[in-house]
Amino acid sequence: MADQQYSDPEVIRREQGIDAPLEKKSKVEQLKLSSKGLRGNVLEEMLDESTPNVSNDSYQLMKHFGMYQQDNRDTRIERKRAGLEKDYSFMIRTKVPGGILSAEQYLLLDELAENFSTFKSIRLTTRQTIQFHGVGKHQLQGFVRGLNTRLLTSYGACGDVVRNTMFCPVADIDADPALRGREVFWELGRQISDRTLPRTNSYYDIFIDGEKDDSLSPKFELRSEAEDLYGENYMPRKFKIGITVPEDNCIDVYTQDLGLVAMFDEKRKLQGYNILAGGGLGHSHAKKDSYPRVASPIGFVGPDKIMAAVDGVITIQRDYGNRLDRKRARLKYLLDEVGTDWFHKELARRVGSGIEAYREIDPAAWKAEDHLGWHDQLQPGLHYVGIFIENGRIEDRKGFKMRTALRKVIDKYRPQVRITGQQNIILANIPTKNKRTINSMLLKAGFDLGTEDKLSELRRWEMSCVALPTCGLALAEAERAMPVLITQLEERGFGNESIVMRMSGCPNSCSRAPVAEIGLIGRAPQKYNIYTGGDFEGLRLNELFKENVPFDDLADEIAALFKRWHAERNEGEAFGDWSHRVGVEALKG
Ligand code: SRM
Ligand code: SF4
Repeated sequence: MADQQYSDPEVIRREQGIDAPLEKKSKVEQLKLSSKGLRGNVLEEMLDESTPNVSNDSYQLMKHFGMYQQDNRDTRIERKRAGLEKDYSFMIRTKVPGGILSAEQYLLLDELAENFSTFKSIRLTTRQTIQFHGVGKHQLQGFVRGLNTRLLTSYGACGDVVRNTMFCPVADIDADPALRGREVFWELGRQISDRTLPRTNSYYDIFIDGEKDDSLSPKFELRSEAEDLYGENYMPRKFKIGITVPEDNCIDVYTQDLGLVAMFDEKRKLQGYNILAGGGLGHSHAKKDSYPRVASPIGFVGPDKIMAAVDGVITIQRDYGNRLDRKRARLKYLLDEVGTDWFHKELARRVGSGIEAYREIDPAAWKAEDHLGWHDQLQPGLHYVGIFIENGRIEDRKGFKMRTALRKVIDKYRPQVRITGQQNIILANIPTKNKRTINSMLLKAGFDLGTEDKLSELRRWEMSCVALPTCGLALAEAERAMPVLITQLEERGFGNESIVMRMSGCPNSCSRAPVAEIGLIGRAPQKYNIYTGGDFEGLRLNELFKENVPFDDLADEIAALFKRWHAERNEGEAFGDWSHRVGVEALKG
């Protein structure tokens, strides 16, 4: 936690922040500075046909273009034994603010999955974006050119910049009167996303004009190369922003580096935004000075100052965030070093005309929705439908051709497409006359809308990260293991429990497991830590209950907890609240 040596923010800036001597800064910091606007040798290495991969330096830079170099971990050992090099490929992540896509954009992504991804899958992510796995180095330009034809981009989806901005995917269309006013998220989310896109044209130079083929000119407006927001160092680390209302925290606002909670009066007129800062979930099992953290209340600003406040929080982290040690470079660590009082004052100074005190929110006001099933839209005669996609993987499987079925519906009826923060998909703007046919097409194909008895509550609220075989950091399975665990718990009779249960293949916690009622985090192949005591709405961190539990024992361990909860809970007490009240020490007994 707070390190006395660095409790003076100016000392932080000088000794571990942006003013630290270059030679002390981390390798990635030095690389960004010398990269000429993130260019480095990326183009040369990408066009080099003699290798399927790029150097580590180019890989670090390419993250800013939404690309990760990976290898198929299922074949790694076998290939090593056979004297073969790793089976390299790239993961590409698109940036989709609020997860909102047109039908045409979705159809293009489907086509790209077919033509460029060896997995032939579309992977919806926990931050409302889409990933593609198994794209060859030589295919990257073609992929980006494809994206560009429909005004889609992977630029800034990863790297030391502001990542995809999250907000409720139905904010502007949901008819619920209790949630009116959220339409403003659409505009604010887009403004933030646009403001925080890197300015260097390297992405376009490398991936669109790189081969000197001018037939496809960039559709995005080229801008000045000057990084007016980030500076030439960019951010010390990834930075995440989410916007929500207490009545529907479907984006886990407390886990964001910067969380904005829109506050309305009784007539649903926007008053302004509560500002939360310093959320972040990644940690390491071995490093005790790393930890997950929920965001702290900082202050409140009116709608006229919100962009100044967003800039303010980003630039505080830009100027003071740790540039020496990337493992300590997230805003959460800075906030614990400088304290919230200093942060509030510094933000007020940057906003110019000050900021108000944080407006308390009744804890009982918080709710979280998954938006599955059919809903009426604000716009008369239109409806949206939320479709369950287990762990976000859209692919054709034996007996369930889900990618094909979804493509057919979208191609025929051209609904808008929206991705939720729980890795599900929504089809929107469906006129009443098409509702029944689309419903039966989806059900016939095998989809769960949460409206029939097929989808269990336990499965509905689960979430898992990608993990194996593509994630280079995975310590254990997640996406491929969680469905099996859910089935085991359903077989033990617990399918009807509405419990948020999330699995991550390592403590980086990409499924936001540390704020789940039950978090399962990979320790080693087939071994998991079990965490309990988070809440359904994602406001509280869970705590370590048991370490190194073999996968085969997870269902029994969790079933035993469920049985005890049934016997001991107060009326209506949710699993997370019960396990939090009892505490992990008593649960172990
Ligand atoms: Fe994540 C790294 C997948 C959301 C914390 N994350 C990775 C990488 C890129 C692995 C790597 O660095 O080599 C994973 C790629 C796996 C693959 O094969 O596709 C990966 N993260 C994901 C996704 C796809 C999980 C999913 O199943 O949906 C999510 C993509 C989000 C997006 O569309 O932008 C994803 N990652 C998250 C979240 C949740 C969130 O942001 O809401 C977190 C926790 C919140 C946070 O940031 O603290 C998260 N990912 C991390 C971390 C730890 C960062 C840290 O500073 O603590 C890493 C490792 C790193 O950055 O060094 C990481
Ligand atoms: Fe990979 Fe770990 Fe993130 Fe899962 S939590 S996708 S294993 S980095």
